[in-house]
Amino acid sequence: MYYGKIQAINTGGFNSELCLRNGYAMPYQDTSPAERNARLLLDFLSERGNSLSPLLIMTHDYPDPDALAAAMALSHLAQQHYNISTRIAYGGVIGRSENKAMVRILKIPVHKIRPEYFKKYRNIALVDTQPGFKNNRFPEKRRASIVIDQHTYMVKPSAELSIVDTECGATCVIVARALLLRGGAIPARVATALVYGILSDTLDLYRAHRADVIETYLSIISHCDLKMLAQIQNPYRSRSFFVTLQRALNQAIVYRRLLVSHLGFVENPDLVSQMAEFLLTYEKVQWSFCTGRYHGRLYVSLRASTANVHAGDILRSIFDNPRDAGGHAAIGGGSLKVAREPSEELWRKAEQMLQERLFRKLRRSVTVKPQKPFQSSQT
Ligand SMILES: [Mn+2]
Repeated sequence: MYYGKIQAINTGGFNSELCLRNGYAMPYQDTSPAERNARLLLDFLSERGNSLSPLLIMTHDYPDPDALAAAMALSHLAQQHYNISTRIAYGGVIGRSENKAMVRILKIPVHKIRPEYFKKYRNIALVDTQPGFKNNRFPEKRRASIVIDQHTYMVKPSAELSIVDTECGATCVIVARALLLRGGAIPARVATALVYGILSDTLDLYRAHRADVIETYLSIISHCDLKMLAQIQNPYRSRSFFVTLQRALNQAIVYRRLLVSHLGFVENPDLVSQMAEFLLTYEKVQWSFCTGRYHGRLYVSLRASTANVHAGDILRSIFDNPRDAGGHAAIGGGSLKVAREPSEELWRKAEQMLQERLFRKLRRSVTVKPQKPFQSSQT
């Protein structure tokens, strides 16, 4: 079976030999990356057991379905099988209608992070993000107990156990596999979260390249509640969504297969990535780039439909501080602080600066005749 190339599995200070000691049936080397990572996680949880309790499970800010699913599944695994009490916490807000529906329908016990959590919880797990990433509230001086992620890093994450698999499609695949390997009942709510997390991070498996990722998905879907899944995938949307959509279409300018849309002020930063994703489906473009203003920061999303690109790296390269952005192959996201209360001029400057740097990076000349494809006044 072909499992593809695995770019980075970092086992931190934890010894993978334990897998063998703990008597798993298959030799360590013969298993898939998902299986190996699942074993690492289970071994760590059983070694540390109750000493990890209470465990704070943190997602990145403005958590997406993958982060929520990974957190929920890790919380279930730790509580049910290792007697570790947990709390799931996130920064920012849960913005997308689908994500709100996911939390509500699956009753995911999430909490907005509070400073006192960092005193109360000696052990912290990060999922779908890493210490040092700018997209989470993890204190700089702390050492994490667990890091589970799929994003490429510039500095190796420091943690007792760190599992970074950049080819796993979705971070929650790693936790899903651990639940399957551990055995026992998987509650429908948890399985549904995992299925939705995998589907949304891999664009309905379009970006799931490894056989073990598909296998994990197929195993977990048999535990899932399809009706709840459908409800999450077809949520009601607020008025602000449609207002933003209208603005995104009006502002859209196409420069030879690159679509740019500056959304101005947005109600939540998730709208920026959502618009970038939707605009990318326009048949005449291969790239979409959106920005949105929110609480003194400019949020940016870059999406690509072409193969063999690294949108995350491209976005990093146009930021003054590369740590302000990140992502993976076809997805890049980030934000930069403009000012506490920026003037219109400052906002525009920031938008233009990023756009120009992106043009240079993608070799788009400003002299290309821009098109405004969706403006009704043009017809
Ligand atoms: Mn993810």
